[in-house]
Amino acid sequence: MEHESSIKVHVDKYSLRLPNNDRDRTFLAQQTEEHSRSMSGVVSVVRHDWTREEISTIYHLPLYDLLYRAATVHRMYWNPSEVQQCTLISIKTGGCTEDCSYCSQSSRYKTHVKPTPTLKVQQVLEAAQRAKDAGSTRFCMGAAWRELGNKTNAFTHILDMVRGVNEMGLEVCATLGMLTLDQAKALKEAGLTSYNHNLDTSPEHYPKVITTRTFQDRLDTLANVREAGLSVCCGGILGLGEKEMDRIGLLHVLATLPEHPESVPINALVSVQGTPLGNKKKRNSLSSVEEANTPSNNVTITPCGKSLPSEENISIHAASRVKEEKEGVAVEYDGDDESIAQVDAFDMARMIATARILMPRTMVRLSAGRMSFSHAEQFMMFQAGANSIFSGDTLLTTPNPQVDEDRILFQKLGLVGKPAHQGPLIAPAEVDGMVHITRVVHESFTQ
Ligand code: SAM
Ligand code: DTB
Ligand code: SF4
Repeated sequence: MEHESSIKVHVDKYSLRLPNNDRDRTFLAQQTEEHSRSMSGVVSVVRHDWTREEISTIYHLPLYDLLYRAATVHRMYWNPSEVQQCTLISIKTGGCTEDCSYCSQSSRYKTHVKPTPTLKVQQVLEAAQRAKDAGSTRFCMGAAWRELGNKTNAFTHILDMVRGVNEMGLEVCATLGMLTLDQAKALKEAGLTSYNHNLDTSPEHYPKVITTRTFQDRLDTLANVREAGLSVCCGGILGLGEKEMDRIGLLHVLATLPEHPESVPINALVSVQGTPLGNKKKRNSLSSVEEANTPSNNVTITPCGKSLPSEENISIHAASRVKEEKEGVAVEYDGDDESIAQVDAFDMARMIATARILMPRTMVRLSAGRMSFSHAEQFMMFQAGANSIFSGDTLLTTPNPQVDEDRILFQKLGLVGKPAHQGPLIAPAEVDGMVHITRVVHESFTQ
């Protein structure tokens, strides 16, 4: 028989944490028979059977309802003041054979990126130490490869990098393209915490963005990563010309995996000149375009996406918006295929909030694209349930806010860094409202 007793758990605020791996968390939740958590009228259950319709309903809630629900779920599983800082390093840049239409590193496009040889182990370890000194607790190494394949020599060095970074007490993440099961096991053995492999968008939209590999190829690597016992980092990008249903479709795939990814990065496209997506004209955000172009609304929408002189080849869309407003450029949106919808802070907040509600024990990472968002906009994304950012003045090949600017942001918002290897809270108690954990009580207990 299902649940009957509602147990009020009141422990030291934020002291007890679940394991940092979803399989272990689920096991523990089953042992302790946790069924649901509730707080301030919001109930949260870790589920893997979400339907697209349910997800669409959540995604389309009025924004204040969506944010209230997401922020409350966030508080039930995480300390909302903790935001993890992660640092990226590109250990092998450019010259990639794939045709991902957003990527600066594909050899098929002429971009600002110059292919460079793989970094030395020592260079990477020094960068990891600097990242740790600056407050990062996770270090992610990226390589511009379709797959690790038979790059035996490079793999040996990567395993050394993983060992070294792990010894510093940092969480270690890598993103090296497709992996076999044996490669995933070797990375796990060396001390890798997590493997990043993004699905980017819905299965339907995927072939419009990348043709050199399939959505299923991505799922196969994710299965290898999981089987090797690594934690999974998998998310997507907004701004690939997708519709809202594609955003919902991506979340549906993630939230119905047998184990939720422990980490879901939500990126806003960093528009890079020379790439197919970077070359497209930008128009107003998807949601506002859909709204604005209803028959009752006669709205003029401005195109964005020009490169800025100060950023050379990177078009930073918030800045270009300002520039266009100043220049008074305005055209009517005609719904053509030559332009793609700009991502705004509301799109990001909706995506983050929906991910937070669907996958409450997951780290939701506000990832690429922060150069486009003001402090107030990023605050809304933390409210929506994001609990990680990339820290450091470059992502892989594009700019990111300066560390000092993020320090100011953290001070303004009262945020603190999140320690490494800490999972979600077992049972937080709020100052002004406790989390109720409803447990499943078996038939035998009630007789
Ligand atoms: N080559 C590996 C792969 O594709 O899995 C690892 C590196 S790749 C650059 C890592 C991820 O960064 C991609 O999967 C994509 O989601 C994200 N990314 C790449 N370029 C981006 C851009 N211009 N804007 C936003 N996200 C981007
Ligand atoms: C992820 O989802 N975003 C990061 C990380 N995982 C590897 C990469 C963002 C790359 C942004 C474009 C660039 O700097 O080249
Ligand atoms: Fe290559 Fe990864 Fe860029 Fe695609 S996203 S072109 S696989 S580096």
